[in-house]
Amino acid sequence: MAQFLKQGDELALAMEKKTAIHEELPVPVEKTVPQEELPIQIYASLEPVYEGGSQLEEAQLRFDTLKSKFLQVFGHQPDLYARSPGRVNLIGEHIDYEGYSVLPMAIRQDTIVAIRKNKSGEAQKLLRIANVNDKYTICTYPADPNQEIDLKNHKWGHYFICAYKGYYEYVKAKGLNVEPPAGLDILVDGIVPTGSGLSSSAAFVCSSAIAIMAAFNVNFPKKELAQLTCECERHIGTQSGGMDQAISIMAKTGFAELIDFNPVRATDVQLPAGGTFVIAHCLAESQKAVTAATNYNNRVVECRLAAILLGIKLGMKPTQAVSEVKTLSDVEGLCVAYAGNHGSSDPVLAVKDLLHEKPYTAEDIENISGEKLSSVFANSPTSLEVLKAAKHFKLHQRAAHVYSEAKRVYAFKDTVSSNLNEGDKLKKVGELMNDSHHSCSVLYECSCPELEELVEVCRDNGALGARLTGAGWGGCVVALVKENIVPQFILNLKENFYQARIIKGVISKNDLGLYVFASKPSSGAAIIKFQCSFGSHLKEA
Ligand code: NG1
Repeated sequence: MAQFLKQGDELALAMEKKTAIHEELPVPVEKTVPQEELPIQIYASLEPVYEGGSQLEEAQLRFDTLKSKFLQVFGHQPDLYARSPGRVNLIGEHIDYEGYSVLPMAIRQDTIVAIRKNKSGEAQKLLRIANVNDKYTICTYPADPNQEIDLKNHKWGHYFICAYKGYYEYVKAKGLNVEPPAGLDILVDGIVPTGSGLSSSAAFVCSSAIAIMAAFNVNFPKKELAQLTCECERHIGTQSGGMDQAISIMAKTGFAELIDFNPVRATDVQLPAGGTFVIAHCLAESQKAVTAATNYNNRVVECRLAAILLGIKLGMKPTQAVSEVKTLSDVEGLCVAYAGNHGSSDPVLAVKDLLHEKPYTAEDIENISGEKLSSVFANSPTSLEVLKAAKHFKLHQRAAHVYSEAKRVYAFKDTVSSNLNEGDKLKKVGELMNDSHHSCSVLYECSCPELEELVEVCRDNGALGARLTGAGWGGCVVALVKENIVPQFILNLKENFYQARIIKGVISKNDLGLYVFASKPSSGAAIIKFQCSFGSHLKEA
């Protein structure tokens, strides 16, 4: 214990001195220091990360392939590997960017990045990013942290550049004394299905940022990395809230996590026994980065506008509301006070009374706020894109979703830690998931016909609750199913949802396991640095 406290002290000292925490620091493993204060764990073998059984075997194969392909593509071996998982959000959708807590868990599917630093020859000027999947051709960028990302010309390698830029912005902002940029060779292996609402983008950005950090012999506390990687991903043009990066970095095997923001914090949540979460893809791809102006970023802008109007209607001066109110959580206190004066504690009451259901035009909002929307969002090019694309703004509906969803997250957390018997807990949690889906679908309008059909099929086949997960507009459903019916439930989904799509050739029968699977809470990000020659190290304990 004494040694552990010393480790904590060293960590604090390093942060105070504004120096990067070098990996030579012993990595604390006990629980006393909150996990968000700890650096990313470094392992010399795969067992602690991938546990055992078929998961470990699959991981061993992937690392073998990464190693041999790295040699084949770049002519040398990687220095190290970083991995970060995808996630499924159990409840709390589209509220992270409004400052509210969410409740996701990591899934076993992850992205692994193999990396090597080049300090000589032509290679020292380049970032060469290859993929084990031939669908993603090699991308080459200059080794320049100040480069602009060409958002109009979307390339898969851009996600690595987000991490690269974000790392350097972070170390610069912190005044850390780190090595100057060098060339990097990178090989990526991602198995989180893309466009599925399972955070393949965050798994890629987080594993990239951690690989870059480790290649330069640096390690940061997880809460700083969660913040850094959230900012990294904004370089791709989405105004991300931070849930995906936080869970990918801070996840723990066996637990979902309640993630709080400002500051980022993770609290372990033990899920009720007897229930399993089944993830099923509706087969419509959710292209979040490409559709940002009309979908994801549109909702972020609508929430800000709803918050400004609520602030004004609840007594703030328009100029003050425009300059100070950023999220709905900023005016929650005012809404609750309003509700209190009307015999309630629910902020949704203020939304119902003060924002009309009819969509607002830009002019309606400008008349109330006294400021042009183009000036309110003058500093945010991605928000200006939203304004260009939007016909109107559904402020009542978006605010009602956010406040009610934020409450459901705590109701979920309270239910699973209550004294109810496990059966009643599962039932209540299932109801909360159904309510969340209804709100996402009707108020937030982030569903799509395929998601609606799949949610119905899940419920008709015995799910206690089913909802879209992630940003929506395609991607996956998460269904809570009694453990003893999981195999039959998956067979029923196959018959009632996937079979018609297999016949139409949308997916191949052999790939079904990629689109529907049961998931347990898995481990978070890790650095893997093998110490002996390849092949034997994989089997080390
Ligand atoms: P997906 O599309 O599932 O990665 C996105 C955001 C989250 C959160 C959810 C909606 C990114 C990287 N992720 O998740 O922060 O806002 O939508 O709850 O933008």
